[in-house]
Amino acid sequence: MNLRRARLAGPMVLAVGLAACGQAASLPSPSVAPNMPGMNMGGAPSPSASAGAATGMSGMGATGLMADAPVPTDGAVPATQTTGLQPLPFKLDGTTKVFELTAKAVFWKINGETTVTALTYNGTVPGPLIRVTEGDRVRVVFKNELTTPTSIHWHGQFVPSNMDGVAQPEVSQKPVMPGQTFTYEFTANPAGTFMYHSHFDTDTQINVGLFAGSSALGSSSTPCTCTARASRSSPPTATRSQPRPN
Ligand SMILES: [Cu+2]
Repeated sequence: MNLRRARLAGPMVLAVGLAACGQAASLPSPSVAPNMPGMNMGGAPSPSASAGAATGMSGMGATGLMADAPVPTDGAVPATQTTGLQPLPFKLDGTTKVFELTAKAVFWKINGETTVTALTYNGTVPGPLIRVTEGDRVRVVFKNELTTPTSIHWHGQFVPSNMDGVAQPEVSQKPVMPGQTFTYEFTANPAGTFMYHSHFDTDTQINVGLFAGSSALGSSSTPCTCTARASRSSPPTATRSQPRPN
């Protein structure tokens, strides 16, 4: 089973990944369900420690899968938002759309009783939605306020190699270190629905929140099937169902 892909399947799966990191027990003021199925949050060792003891292999759980190390709570602040994937406003620099993203740790509530430490873009899980038009010039000013290195990879976008964010392995850029800012700039291409995510310590950072959505809408030059639909002799069903004037 590809654990990483499974965890990326959707918000519900992400919530499982977040819960499994076992950080709630170390939060300053957590509200933790004491008897959630599959969890032992009553001051027990972290999943990695207990799993290692069970198998005799450091970091390995009974399933044979690697257990994530605890997410550091250093610098984490209470989340000020409750919903991820909200459209991210931008400013214009000429014709370039300029977005700002900051990686930071927050205490994120994943259900009525459980709060975990999440590593986020702009304080939400998932991070904000970046929505542009195919062909737009896009600049993302990215600041790392985590205590660990990170980066952003623009999954599915055809960007120059030095803007592709692959920082581990160090293929296209050096990791963005804590306190550093890195500016990504590229032309949105192709149109479609994509994601962006960390490309440093991905098995941990993506699972605990450093991912979000992006979309590049087809430009006006993109052929559109709606033209053919509009030229039909009979209107679509939805139009026919409208009340007709007498
Ligand atoms: Cu990716």
